[in-house]
Amino acid sequence: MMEMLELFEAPAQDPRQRLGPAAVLLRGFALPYVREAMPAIDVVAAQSPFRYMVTPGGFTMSVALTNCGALGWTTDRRGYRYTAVDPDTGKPWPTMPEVFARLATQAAAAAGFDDFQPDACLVNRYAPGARLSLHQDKNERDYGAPIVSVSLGMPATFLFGGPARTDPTAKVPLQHGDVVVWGGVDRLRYHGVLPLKDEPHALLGSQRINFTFRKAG
Ligand code: MD6
Ligand code: FE
Repeated sequence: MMEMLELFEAPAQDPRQRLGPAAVLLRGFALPYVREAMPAIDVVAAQSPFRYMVTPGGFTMSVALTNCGALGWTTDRRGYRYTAVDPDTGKPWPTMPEVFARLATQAAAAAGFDDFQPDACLVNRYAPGARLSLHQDKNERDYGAPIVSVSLGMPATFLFGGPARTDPTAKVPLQHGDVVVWGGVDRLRYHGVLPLKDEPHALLGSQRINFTFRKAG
C-alpha cells in the first residue's frame, strides 16, 4: 500500500529553500489557507477595487493593485508612500481579513521571525505579460520587521538580487501557495518579477495574485 501511494506523490522536495541569511522560500505554506483566503480577496476588492497606478516616472504599472489593513501602499507622480485612505474611494483601506493576518504571522514564525504583526497588505494582480521591475522595498518606517510575500494562481519567476541594482539576480520559480519571507540583512535586496507567461491555473485562471505583508507604520 505504501508503494502504491508513493507512485502518486510529488517528488520529495524540501519545502524550505534558503534564499539568503534571512530570506526563505516556504513552498506550499499558504495552501491550507487558500480556501478561506480566496473569498476574502473578493471582499477587499469590492471595497477598494484593483487599479493600475502610475509610477513617479510617469509609467502606468502592468500589475493591478489594491490594499487592506491600516496602511496601503500607493504610487503616483508625486512618489511612493503609504496612506491610511484609499485615494480612489476616499475611504480607509478595507480591514485586513483575519485569515490574511494569521497566514502572515504564521509564515513569519516558520521563517524565524516571531510576533510579526503586519499593518499593511498590498495585493498585486498579474495578468499574462505583467511584470515588476527590479526594486527595493524601502518605504516602510522600520526595516526590523520582515516582509511576507504570498503567491497564488499562475506561476512566476521571482528575481532576487543583492543590495545594489547591478548585483546578479537569482531566478526563483514561485508556484501557487508559495510564501517568501525575508528580513534582517536581506531586507533591502533588489527584487522583481519576470513577465508572466500565460499558464492558466485551475483555481485562478490566467492570473497571479500576490499578497505582500509589511509592518509599514
Ligand atoms: C510579487 N513581490 O511577488 C512582488 N517585495 O508579486 C514583491 O515585490 C516583494 O515578493 C518584497 C518582498 C517580497 C516580495
Ligand atoms: Fe517588493
